[in-house]
Amino acid sequence: DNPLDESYYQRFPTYDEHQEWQQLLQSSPQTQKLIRLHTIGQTYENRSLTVVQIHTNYPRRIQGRRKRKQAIYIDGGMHAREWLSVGVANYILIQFLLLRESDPKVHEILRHFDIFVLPMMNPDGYEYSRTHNRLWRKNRSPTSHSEFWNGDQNCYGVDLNRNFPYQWNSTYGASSHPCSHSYRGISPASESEVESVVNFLRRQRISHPKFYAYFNLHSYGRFWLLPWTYTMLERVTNYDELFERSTRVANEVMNQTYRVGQASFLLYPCSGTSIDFASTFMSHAMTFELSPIFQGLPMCVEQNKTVNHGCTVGFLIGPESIQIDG
Ligand code: ING
Ligand code: ZN
Repeated sequence: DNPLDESYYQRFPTYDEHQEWQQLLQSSPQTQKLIRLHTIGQTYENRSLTVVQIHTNYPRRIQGRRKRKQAIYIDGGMHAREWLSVGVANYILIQFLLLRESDPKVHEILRHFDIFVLPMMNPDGYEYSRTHNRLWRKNRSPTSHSEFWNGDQNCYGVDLNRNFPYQWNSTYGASSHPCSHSYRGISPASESEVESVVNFLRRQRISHPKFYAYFNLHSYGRFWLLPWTYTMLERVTNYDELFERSTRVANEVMNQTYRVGQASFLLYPCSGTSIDFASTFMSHAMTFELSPIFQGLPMCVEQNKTVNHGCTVGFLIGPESIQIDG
């Protein structure tokens, strides 16, 4: 079994199948020396959160001197129903491993960066979306601490992209109501998925003084979203550079299929997001709302309903979705 086979991203696996694939990456002769698995925490329902690190020994030398690598972090599956983002995260990981020697650009990236991928940040929600409610978004922790608790099926879970510990509950777009799809949770990083990612990034920051970039994958849209998300009144200090470089790639490589801009303007302001948190310590944190269209067709029809977040069968990963960094 080759863990780099395209069958591993051309369909949406169960959580268990996904774990088995990651174990295969770790044990198979093709890949075992190239990756490391980090279990960064457990979910409410006790599933593991697994980060795959691409670990190559290509030395980073500048003017003859060996330097420490910088870090890039990529996550998918933060929102339960956005299956496409899980497949695209795995696609990126597999392409890096396949092209590490043959493609000079990929090789160069791996010489400078350690790449960390968490393809499935919300496995409890992902499984719930597969088995109970296709359009579920949050995680699955009970919110019975709340005065609103009534045991209703919707009154479970926290929106992980409203629970990060920077500007949590500071402005708009994050609900205090536990039955809302965008419930922010009882306190910053109250959710173990968020706490695990926050602690992991903080640890990596110590070993990688330069944390270069964070790519946060969602579906669907066709937006390339820059910080800040919590406000329309402030800009990140390097906004002009981010906008200019992102626009260039969107135009030249992605055929203008993605719109680039500050998230709070292009979509809506919302507080407690992961890219706002990441932007407090790195200069290139951004969200991609991946395209629901592949070769002119919607991604998926299920029970006569279009489910553009990604569906169970077919060849869902196409150039429009995957060309996110040129
Ligand atoms: N959209 C994102 C959301 O969390 C977003 C949009 C992402 C806004 C990042 C701000 C920052 O609401 C989806 N589809 O989840
Ligand atoms: Zn999302």
